[in-house]
Formats: sequence, structure tokens, C-alpha cells
Amino acid sequence: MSAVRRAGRIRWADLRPRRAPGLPPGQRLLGVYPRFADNPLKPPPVIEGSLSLLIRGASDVDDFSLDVDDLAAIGDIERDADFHCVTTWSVRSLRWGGVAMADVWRTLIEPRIGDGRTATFVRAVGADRYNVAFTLEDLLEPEVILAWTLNGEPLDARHGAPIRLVSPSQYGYKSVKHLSTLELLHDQPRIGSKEHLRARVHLEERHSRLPARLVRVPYRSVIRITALLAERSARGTTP
Ligand SMILES: Nc1nc2c(c(=O)[nH]1)N[C@H]1C(S)=C(S)[C@@H](COP(=O)(O)O)O[C@H]1N2
Ligand SMILES: [Mo]
Repeated sequence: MSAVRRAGRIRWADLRPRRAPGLPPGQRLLGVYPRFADNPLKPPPVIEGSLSLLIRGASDVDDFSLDVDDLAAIGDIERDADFHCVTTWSVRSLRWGGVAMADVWRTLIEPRIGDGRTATFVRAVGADRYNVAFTLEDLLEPEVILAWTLNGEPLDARHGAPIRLVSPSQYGYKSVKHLSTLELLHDQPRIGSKEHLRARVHLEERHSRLPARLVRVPYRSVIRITALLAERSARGTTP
């Protein structure tokens, strides 16, 4: 059965993560896919008009934007992936539809930024100003996609409409919802206090300084309340 439900349908009883075979280290399985957020009290941002992704380049490149037609022209794909939040909940087999980030880079971004100063880091920013850093290499891994559908339906506001980044091999906090800007950088950016630059799930890179095993327990204790609050604050903003 699909883990994806509409807003308002997720209850406390649905949010008990359980042990399950085959999960990455320290992860537990949820049977539903809840909304989750940095600040769960904040409703998802309202995005006016159609999708447009701003590419902010280095000093020698003008900013430019990509719209949905530019992206869709690459040819859309669908990919199944599990999703792993750093707070230890996972959901299995989400079907994301959109375009591969690497294809966007090679066809729409790289040709416009010239070859003299190739970026080595990228900051991805959401319309709610949430932002995270990537090495360019991680961002261009073949499984990273810019998604606008989830399980065959248009992405809703809870899960990142109109477009989100999905990087399944990294903790969920890298999968920026409501993606608005990709900022190309030549130097390693400052990363958030809890963020790990790489955040690779199979290596359990949860936190930049604290050992992963140490943060599992406090993280696990906030899952249910965070998900419930995040779901509640999104009510009324989604169909
Ligand atoms: N714009 C934005 N993207 C975000 C977040 C956020 O607060 N704002 N939270 C991150 C975290 S911690 C997780 S686990 C996932 C949750 O995605 P979901 O709401 O689709 O479950 O989104 C990530 N992307
Ligand atoms: Mo998360």
C-alpha cells in the first residue's frame, strides 16, 4: 500500500517507526509519509505563478532562470526511491517524477556558465529560505532529481510544490522542498550547525560534529511531534 496520504489523514498512531530488515544503520520504518520540516509550525510557502528556478552563478556569470518548459524539454523520468530522514524515520518506495539533476546541469546550466570557472559546491535554497550545501559531485549523482510529481500526482505543498530536489542517498534534509534557487559556489560554503556536507545515509553521516549514534536517540524522540505539527500547520494550504 502506498505510504502517501493526503493532508489531515496522518494521525499519532500512524507515526510509530518500527524496526525492519534492510534499512540503513539506525533507521526505522514508517508506514506513512508525513510532512516534515525544519520549523514544523511554519506552513508551506505559497508560490504564486508558475515554476521558475533561479540559477545564481559566480561573479563572472549573470543569473538566469529556468522555467518548467525548459526542464520538461529534457524529458521527464520516474524513479523509485526510499526516503531517510536524519531523525531516523524512513519510508519505502516513493515514486518521484521529474528530471535528473545531472541532465539539467549538463544541458541547461553548464553550457551557460562557461568553462573557466566551474563551480565545485552548490547551495540549494527553498522558497521558505531553507537552504543546504552540496558538493557538485553529490548533486550530480545520477539518482538526484528535480521532482514535480509524487506517486503519479502533482507534488502537493506538504511535500514541496511546485518542485523539489530529491537526493535519496543523502539524509532527507538535503532534499530541499519548494526549490527556488541553485547558487553555484567555488569555495566550500558554511554549512548549518546540524548539517553534514555529505550526509550520506549508508555511512550514517547525520551530523557535522556529533557521532551519529549519539544523535539517534534525541532525534528519534521528536519524530512524532514534529510530523504532527508539520501536518497540522499545512492544513488548509493544500487541496
Ligand atoms: N524547503 C524546505 N525543504 C526541506 C525542509 C524544510 O523545512 N524546508 N525540511 C527537510 C527535512 S529535515 C526533511 S526530513 C524533508 C521532509 O520532506 P517531506 O515533508 O516531504 O516529508 O524535507 C527537507 N526539505
Ligand atoms: Mo529530516
